[in-house]
Amino acid sequence: MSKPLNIGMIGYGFMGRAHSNAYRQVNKFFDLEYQPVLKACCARKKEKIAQFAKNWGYESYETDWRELIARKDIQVIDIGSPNNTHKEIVLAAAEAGKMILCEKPLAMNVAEAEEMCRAVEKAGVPNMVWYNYRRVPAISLAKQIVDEGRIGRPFHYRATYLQDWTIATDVPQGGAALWRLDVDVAGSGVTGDLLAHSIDTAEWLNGPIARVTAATETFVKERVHADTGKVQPVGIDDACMFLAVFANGSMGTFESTRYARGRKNFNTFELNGEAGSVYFDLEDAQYLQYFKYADPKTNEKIESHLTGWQKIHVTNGEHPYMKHWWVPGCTIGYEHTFTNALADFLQGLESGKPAQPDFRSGLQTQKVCDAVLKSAKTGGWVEIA
Ligand code: SOE
Repeated sequence: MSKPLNIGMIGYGFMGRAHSNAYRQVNKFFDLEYQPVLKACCARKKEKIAQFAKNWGYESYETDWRELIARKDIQVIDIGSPNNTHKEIVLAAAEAGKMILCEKPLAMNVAEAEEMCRAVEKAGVPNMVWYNYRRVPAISLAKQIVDEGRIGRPFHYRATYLQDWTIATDVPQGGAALWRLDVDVAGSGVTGDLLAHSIDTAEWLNGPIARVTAATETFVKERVHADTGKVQPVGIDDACMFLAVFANGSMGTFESTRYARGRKNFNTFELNGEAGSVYFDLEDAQYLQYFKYADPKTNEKIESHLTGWQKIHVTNGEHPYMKHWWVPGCTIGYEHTFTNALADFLQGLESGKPAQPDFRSGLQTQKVCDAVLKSAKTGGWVEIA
């Protein structure tokens, strides 16, 4: 039985496009009760949003998100607008009883994220944060390998998230494309934008982070602001490195920057345990590397001359999500991670077992981000509640 689910999409940028594509694709590849309907999209600029609506096939558009939320024919509010808009929209949407999907990071800081969590939980509305990388099949396979006990006792977690698009000093801050450089809109720099992904993945795979100590740097101290045309101080962190201790006793290192010349979206992690290791690199996203030292069930060791890293091409029907796509050997890409995430959300509605990461999980990531920024400012270790 098909159940239409009317979507109200806020924002028409990178994420507005990624989410809209997922709504259009999901029922073509996944057998689901719920069928998203592109009811309305919303942004302040009328010409832009009208064009976006036409391009993606939205039935209508609004230029004020409050109007969108007030509409009786909208069931889901999807927030793809900049970070400083998330809280207000979530509070209003929860009050109106809408389901809410929100781009990452959930909020500007922990205080906001806590308020947002309380609002959705009080209203009892389904919610999810779009941490899409969990739905890269190779990353989901890493999770499966960990859950199957194949890593054994974990010792080390090592994450990097490197880009290079803000090195030029004449890149302005602020405005439609570059709000990620404006601290008043983004909340932070690479910590909230990139490390939030790494933290979400790390905690998913290796459990909660207990404490951190961090250092940040802002290499370009002033930039022209796109809104004012004036040179203004830069308030974001251009680079951030932190050490972590996980609740399970393992140690972590995290590094992120937008100044790693040549690195475009270099999102990697490695987890080393007593029985095995996994390694992933988003720039080689079809593969998960796995080192098997011992069999988790029998504890039998692999004969030493046969040990070595396996590079698993994650495209078989048995691999996470892949049976919904093509035949073995045929790969999927970045946009499919959003479709996979949406399928999980819709399946969660069907089964009553909410998809993760929900807002509470997004709050946990926010707590680590805030602790990292606090440590970078004050020095020393910061405990995460
Ligand atoms: C930043 O450049 C960015 O677009 C992030 O905002 C996304 O979350 C990340 O997935 C790709 O890089």
